[in-house]
Amino acid sequence: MAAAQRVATVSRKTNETDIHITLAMDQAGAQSIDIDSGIGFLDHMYHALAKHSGWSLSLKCKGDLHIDDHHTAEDTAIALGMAFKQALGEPRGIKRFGSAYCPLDEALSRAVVDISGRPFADINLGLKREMLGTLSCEMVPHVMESFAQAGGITLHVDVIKGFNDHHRAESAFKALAVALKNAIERTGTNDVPSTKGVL
Ligand SMILES: [Mn+2]
Repeated sequence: MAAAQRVATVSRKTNETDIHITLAMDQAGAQSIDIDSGIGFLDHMYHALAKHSGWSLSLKCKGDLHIDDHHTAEDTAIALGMAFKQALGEPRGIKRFGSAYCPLDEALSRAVVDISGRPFADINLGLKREMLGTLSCEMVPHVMESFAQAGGITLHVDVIKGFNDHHRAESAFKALAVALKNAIERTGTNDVPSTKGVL
């Protein structure tokens, strides 16, 4: 029997943002990625995340960018975390742990993921600039924290080296993507990967 498709659709609307996401895992080789958050650099990061996770991802957000980038960046990350959790369903028959190093030229990042059901994030990107395009650098780690919180995962991301902040941020998202791809990989069993028997 073929394994069930791991797909989720999430709509999340507040007075600050209106978001629609469709996420399909296990799409490597047949990916469709269509991102429009209204923030160019954030789109670039979500595109890298989807691409290297092997996801198809449609993410549309109409946010209050006349105020600033905060609500849009935070809320899209929350909605994406919700979609991730929903698509994964009960965490059976997956590797659970994933880790990766990804370079981008001179920058090098490490991401370590546990599909634990216990939201936690420790994100150290060491970005120096105020902005990357129209995205505040302070929002880059916050996007990862918000994703981990909503997705119910434990996440550690560290940029180990790198001079260029665009490279530092992008290598961090690529490492996160590959770590997630590893963690959600199917083992071919129906086992819950926990000594507690539940995640
Ligand atoms: Mn780039």
